[in-house]
Amino acid sequence: MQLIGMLDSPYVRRVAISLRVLDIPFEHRPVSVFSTFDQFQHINPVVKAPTLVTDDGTVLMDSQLILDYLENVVHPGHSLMPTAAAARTQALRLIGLALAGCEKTVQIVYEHNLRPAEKQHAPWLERVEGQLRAAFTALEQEVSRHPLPADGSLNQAGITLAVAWQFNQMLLPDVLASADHPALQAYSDYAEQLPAFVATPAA
Ligand SMILES: N[C@@H](CCC(=O)N[C@@H](CS)C(=O)NCC(=O)O)C(=O)O
Repeated sequence: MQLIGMLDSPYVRRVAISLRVLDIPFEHRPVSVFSTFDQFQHINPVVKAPTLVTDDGTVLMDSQLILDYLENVVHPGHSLMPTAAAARTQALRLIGLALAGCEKTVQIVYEHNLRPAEKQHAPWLERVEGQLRAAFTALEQEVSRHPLPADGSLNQAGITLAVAWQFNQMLLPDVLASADHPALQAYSDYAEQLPAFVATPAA
């Protein structure tokens, strides 16, 4: 199976790290949705990263759906999600907040990088920045109230929030201060030195 997309995408990176933690062999093809758009289009005409090409040639997209496929079709019985109701609900909340943080970071970056300066719409950017702050503020509160284990283990909530925080800090270092998000920064520092993260560098 092939994972298509650059690791500077948090969505590609969360899937790649999950593949490693689940110990599923895969080929990574770092094709860009921007600099190699045509090449990407040949693989997936929708040009969405991540794309997963399964061993029978089916083209899947969207990180959450790809993770569903990996855990339920490729490797049934192995999941990075908790099964107990309360723990699973909490993991879903953390993942939702982290993915919202990724989406709002991407929207701000696209607005700055893809739209000509004279066409940028300040009220839209303010709205998105407010949503970005809300997502990471809530994530910080959740992680400081219910710390994730930092004992060498990783689950999907931990992978996704660590990837999301690193992505935000890499692309928008001046918007959210790490000093205001100590629990996220501490978990990110922990996760980034684990072998699955080290083997999957964002930059
Ligand atoms: N919800 C999707 C978001 C994926 C996404 O937006 N990926 C970006 C790269 S970070 C992309 O494909 N951008 C190209 C485009 O949307 O045209 C997921 O979880 O995979």
